[in-house]
Amino acid sequence: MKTRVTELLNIEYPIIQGGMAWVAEYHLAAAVSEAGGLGLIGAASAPPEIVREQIRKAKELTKKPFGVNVMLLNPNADEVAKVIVEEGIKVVTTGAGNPGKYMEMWKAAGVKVIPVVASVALAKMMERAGADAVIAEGTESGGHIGAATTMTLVPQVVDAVSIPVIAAGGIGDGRGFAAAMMLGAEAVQIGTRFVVANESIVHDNYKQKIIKAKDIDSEVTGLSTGHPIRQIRNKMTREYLQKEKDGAPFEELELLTLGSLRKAVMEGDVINGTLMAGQIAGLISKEQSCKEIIQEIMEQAVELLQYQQQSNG
Ligand code: TUI
Repeated sequence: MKTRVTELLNIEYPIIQGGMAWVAEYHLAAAVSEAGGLGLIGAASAPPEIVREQIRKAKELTKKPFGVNVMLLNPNADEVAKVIVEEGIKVVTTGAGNPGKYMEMWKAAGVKVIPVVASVALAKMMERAGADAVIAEGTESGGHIGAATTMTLVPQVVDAVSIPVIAAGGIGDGRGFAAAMMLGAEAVQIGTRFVVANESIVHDNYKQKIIKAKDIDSEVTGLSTGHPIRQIRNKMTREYLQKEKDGAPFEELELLTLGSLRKAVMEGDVINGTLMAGQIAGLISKEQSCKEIIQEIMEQAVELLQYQQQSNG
């Protein structure tokens, strides 16, 4: 399937992997790229030298293109932005902020820049600043989220910009992919389904929580602090939400989540850890390789999109 995004990124299928903190390390990124999508290393809060090492390790596993996601709340973001250029990375996605100040440096180095946006206003600003595409990410997503749903955000961003739009949030199979295309997207970004991939290093306890999750098992913490995070409900979210309701100070809430994503991903602490996942977790029922995931999504999507074309005569 060819779209402006597959052309821009030189990839076989219009599927890009979410730049998930702790989860999107080099094994997963290389596996998604090898399977014909665009893999990403999530720099999250990592120090720049770790990001450099991750990039080098991914290059040993794949010759296909892969990118890096820069989380803009990272205090090391300036250094990470430079490492990307030094290591010859050709695609960057950004999250949780406005990447405007890095745009000139990246563009000069021939890096394709694809910011994640949660509003039409930021999408337009990013197009003016020289972005090559935008990812319109709905509130169904896991992790740090905006307020608009994928269903409402994607077509409004598509109408507002001329650059290609990648849909994200709530997409986990070929039906979600096809629906995103109907909204005018030219690729999708998938996170939660890749968390349970064979090649994902996420602890099995965390994977099982996603596999067992039902439709309404996610919770949004941090609405009161301005950093809303979608994650699977557990003891930690219950405590956090109670503290938020009681008006606990910011520092006390921060303390509750300090290192909690690492605890979930690396140690499998599903009681006190942060189990970031999107609302589509309820649809995800098994662990598969990245190749199987991408093949299955594409086969289902192509069939649906062909049916739609036929019935349109
Ligand atoms: O960035 C994400 N998802 C993430 S980042 C993350 S790590 C983290 N951990 C603790 C606290 C905060 C982050 C986990 N998940 N998705 C992309 C995304 N970006 N979603 C929403 C946005 C966004 C929201 C507002 C982007 C820009 C924005 O406004 C920026 C501005 O300055 O106008």
